[in-house]
Amino acid sequence: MAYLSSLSGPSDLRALPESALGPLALEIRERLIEVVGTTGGHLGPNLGVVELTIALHRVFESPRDVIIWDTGHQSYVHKMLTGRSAQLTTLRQGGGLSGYPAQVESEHDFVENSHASTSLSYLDGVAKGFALTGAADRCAVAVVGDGSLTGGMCWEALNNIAGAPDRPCVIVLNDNGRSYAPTVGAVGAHLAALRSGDAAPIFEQIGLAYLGPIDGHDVAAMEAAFRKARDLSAAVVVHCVTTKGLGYAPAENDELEKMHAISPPAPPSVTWTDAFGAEMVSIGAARPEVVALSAAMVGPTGLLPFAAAYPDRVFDLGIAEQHTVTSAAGMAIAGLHPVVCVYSTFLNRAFDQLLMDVALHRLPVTFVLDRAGITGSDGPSHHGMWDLTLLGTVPGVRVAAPRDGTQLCALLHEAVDWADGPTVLRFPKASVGAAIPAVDRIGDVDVLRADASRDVLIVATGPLTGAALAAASTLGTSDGLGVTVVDPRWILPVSDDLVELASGYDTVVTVEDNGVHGGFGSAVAQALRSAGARAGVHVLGLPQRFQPHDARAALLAANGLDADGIVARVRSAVGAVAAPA
Ligand SMILES: Cc1ncc(C[n+]2csc(CCOP(=O)(O)OP(=O)(O)O)c2C)c(N)n1
Repeated sequence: MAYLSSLSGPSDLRALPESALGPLALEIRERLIEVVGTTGGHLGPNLGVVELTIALHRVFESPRDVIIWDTGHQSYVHKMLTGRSAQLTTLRQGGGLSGYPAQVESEHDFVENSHASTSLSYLDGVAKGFALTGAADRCAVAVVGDGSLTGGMCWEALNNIAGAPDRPCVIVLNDNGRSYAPTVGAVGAHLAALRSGDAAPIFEQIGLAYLGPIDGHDVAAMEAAFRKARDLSAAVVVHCVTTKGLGYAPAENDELEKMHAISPPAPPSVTWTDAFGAEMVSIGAARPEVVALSAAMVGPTGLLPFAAAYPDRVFDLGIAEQHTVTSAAGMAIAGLHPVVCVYSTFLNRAFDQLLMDVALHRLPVTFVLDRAGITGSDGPSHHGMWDLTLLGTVPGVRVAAPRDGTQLCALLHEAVDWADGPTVLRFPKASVGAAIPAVDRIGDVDVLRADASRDVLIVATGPLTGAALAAASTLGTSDGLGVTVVDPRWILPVSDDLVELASGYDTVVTVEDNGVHGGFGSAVAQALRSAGARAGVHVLGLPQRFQPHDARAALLAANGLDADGIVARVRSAVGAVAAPA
């Protein structure tokens, strides 16, 4: 790693002779493969941008020039070239380097959102800002993938950027032909036609300058193109053609996803995603009207078995959550029952579409929110800690949080049976765990543990019921408290059965891994107040702060959402003195 370890920042890179760049690229790839193989992360995308990132940092002078990475999952090489190579081993670990650009890490990181397709809007704003403040010596540059270019925000931004083509900015299009999967639709087809020289660039037709297609693994060619783009002093697209996973055979040979995102080595287990994916196949067999939709995440949301069984009934709409949700509404109007599979955090994108285009029309669309709650190593933007707050404001939506695999299947069936408006299921990125049987059911509410003495009622949601039961057991044996634990299954709107049950308690504790503001517990508290119940409701959830990247278990514990944390909160709620160990 002689070259790599000699670089403390981009100026060192600019000082290297051209002959050093090939060996440097090899060193970077070697380190990526070694480190990301252990930490997990976005291996394929970063292997594909090694030369592109070298060329960018040799031509543009960050941080004077502002380089914006769309999504940011492909910024590991940028991190290595901006002084963070030694820390790469801490990638995505608690306290270590983020898997996305992060302002706290470096003055070279401007944008850290990790939600796709925003870069051209940032670019438009930065370019306007430079123009208005007279910063003519500074360049605004965005790197956007062909997958991210399927997102509507990119086209809203291009409408403005190409509408003022004399305002300088550089769009580096990193075209590897893929999102996770091959890029869908007309954007993918047009870029393929440009690669083979069979089309006139749409970018030119709408007013942008266009350079390319350029071999995105030829540093000298890209440096020349970037210089030309910079010197044009106009809005310009540089079309670089790269190979995702280049230089690592297992990634290049991975036909499904080119090792887009890999997990650290771990013992095999059945995840919530797997369990959902398997049940969708049987639902598909029984119900021909059920179709599945995904915004460029067919594999990651567990839909591959459904896609294999019913290829005509699965739709990848591109990185286009807003469009996906309203398109699902259209399918429901046409008599289908769409199941929209999306990560919880990306549902934020399509809130208005869910509210107005689905719920207002009482359309039968089921939303399956993977990665709900604490997600782990992807960090602040990926934790699914907002969905219950948003969903709680949507009239007529029913939300379920299965506690185990059996409930996941049961609730999914109940969801696709529901014809009067949207339904939502939420589950985390985790192993599905052992079944948690009910001892009783009151209406829709499962009773998981019933104590005759009514000191405390714990209302747990989803997989946190396991921790709630462990806490109840400790509180029973160590503190002599009578603790009943229930799982409402359908958690929003708060059911009358739950309100009636909770009315018999002075102390009600709710447990959820959503933000505490406006989530499940807050809805329970409001429902009990409206019913004139005497109970004090103690809401256990995530504080309304962006959560860092770390393992799910570590973050749940840090936020008091493990068994010990629940015990401590219940003790303080009932004013009990902890029994000696
Ligand atoms: C709004 C949103 N939806 C979905 C994702 C998940 N996601 C992360 S990267 C990615 C594919 C990006 O493809 P592309 O921009 O071509 O970059 P590449 O990985 O191919 O370099 C997707 C769908 C996301 N980050 N943001």
